[in-house]
Amino acid sequence: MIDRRLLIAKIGLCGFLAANFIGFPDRAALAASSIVAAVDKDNDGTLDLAEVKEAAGAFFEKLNKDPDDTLDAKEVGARLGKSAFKAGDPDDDGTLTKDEYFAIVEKLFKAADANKDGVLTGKELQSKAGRALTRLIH
Ligand SMILES: [Ca+2]
Ligand SMILES: [Ca+2]
Ligand SMILES: [Ca+2]
Repeated sequence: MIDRRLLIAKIGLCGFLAANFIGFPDRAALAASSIVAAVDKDNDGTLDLAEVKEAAGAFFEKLNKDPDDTLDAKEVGARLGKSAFKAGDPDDDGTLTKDEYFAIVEKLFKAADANKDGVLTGKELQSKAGRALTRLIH
């Protein structure tokens, strides 16, 4: 008689090994595709600016822990480097309004859109700008 649990464990292990063997997409590719899946509301496999901004807006609210409607450096944390925060804060008041946040997001979106077709693929999200963008939307 076969121990079912053992069998299931074996199948699981085989699947795991096979996945590694076939050479699954690397971590960055997996992370990028999971972000695309989460943000891609119209399910066309790419992210347009409206989708990215919607995700960024929701993420802004999530990061904003206190009752004001801005993000300070503490709330943003490591998601934005010091100089990127400063560059994104043109009125230099030390906080980011949602508009300032959106402006940073839009700039990164454009920088990540390598082929300038107005949408981001999982691959474009893996670029430097793409990775910086994902930190602000997810
Ligand atoms: Ca889409
Ligand atoms: Ca500001
Ligand atoms: Ca593109």
